[in-house]
Amino acid sequence: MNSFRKDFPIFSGNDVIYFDNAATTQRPVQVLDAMRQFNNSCNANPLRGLYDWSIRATEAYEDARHAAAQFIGADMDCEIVFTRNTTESLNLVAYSYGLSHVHEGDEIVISIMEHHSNILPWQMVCRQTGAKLIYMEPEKDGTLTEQEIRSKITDRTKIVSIAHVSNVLGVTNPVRKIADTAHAHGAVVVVDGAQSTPHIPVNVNELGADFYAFSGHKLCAPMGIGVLYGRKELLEDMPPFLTGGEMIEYVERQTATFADVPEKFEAGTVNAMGAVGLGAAIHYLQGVGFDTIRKTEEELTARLMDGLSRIPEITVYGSSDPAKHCGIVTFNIEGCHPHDVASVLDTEHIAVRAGHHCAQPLMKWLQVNATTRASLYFYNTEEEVDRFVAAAGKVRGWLGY
Ligand code: 7TS
Repeated sequence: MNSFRKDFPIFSGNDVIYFDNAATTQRPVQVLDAMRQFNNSCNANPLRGLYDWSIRATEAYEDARHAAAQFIGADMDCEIVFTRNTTESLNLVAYSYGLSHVHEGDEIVISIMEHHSNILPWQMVCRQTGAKLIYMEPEKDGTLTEQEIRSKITDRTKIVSIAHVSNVLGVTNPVRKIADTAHAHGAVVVVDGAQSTPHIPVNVNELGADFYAFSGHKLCAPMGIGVLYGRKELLEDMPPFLTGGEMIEYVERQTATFADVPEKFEAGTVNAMGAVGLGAAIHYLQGVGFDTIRKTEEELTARLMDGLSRIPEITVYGSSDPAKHCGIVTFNIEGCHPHDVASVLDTEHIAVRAGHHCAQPLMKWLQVNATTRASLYFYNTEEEVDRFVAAAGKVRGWLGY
């Protein structure tokens, strides 16, 4: 039995196989305890009060910022802006940096495998500025080649925004190569780390990321807390995204000056308990260790892909190498709609995602309307994989084929 499983209360007393970890992950007691501790000992509005509880709430909030900075190798804590999620982080960059730096005739480069959260903000910037949105396209196995990168990123490129790991194919993109090319042309690099941060060690400096976005809920923290990393000089140069309390220096009747980063980007009362949960989740994952996380996921993914490969009617998308999936296995069963597949698996207490996975341009590129996706995490087990593969082999029969 997986020794981490006992940390997750949701798994006790049922036989549910939770294979929808790319959508959101489960929370261990360590995270819940940290949030309860905050709530029961110092819940107050941080950054404002001059009394003990508020001072301790501020410390807890800033400790979480420090944990997040260390987690992704940021040089300074002030380079970490807390947001609600990856979507808000990417919108912040698009509205603030994008609208103030992109002009007519410029280009923004993304890839065809982006989540809608890393497409729509750039469509908005292009609509408002007259810039053009350019798509890099991978090989059939999901690999973005150097030739493709070099052919799409040019002197016209102002922003390159790329998923570190695809939420459908599970492939890890060559961010460093993309960043080097983008920087050589004077463009900034935004990385969508929603699917990488839960699975692989991240260092924004080694990657060459100017901005890096991720969500707490995909790495064992609560929903409603996310991170935007930005290089300090870029954040300092950007206008605020949201305005109001907490983000000001002085307010006059007609004008205002703004606080320093990161407060400039954290208008209103912050999600302090969520941040505390995120800090605890980061410490928890560091305790598990990314070597263990990767090894466990690779073994489970190999077992899963091997099992599915023995079912002739199943097509798995992306690389044939389980090590290149980050625990994400997207497939179709010939003749079966993914919604039917997911519903029939639910009757076996198996939770998977079916549909377009908020990546409709990628679905079109794959020439499918939808897929079924099993996504694993380090707390899943071989027994679950075996039960899943056995059920997947019976789906066509259950649906009357
Ligand atoms: N980027 C990627 C690569 C994602 O996978 C997701 C969420 C997001 C951005 C948005 O994250 P959020 O926390 O702001 O919602 N992906 C998924 C998924 O694959 N299934 O449900 C949510």
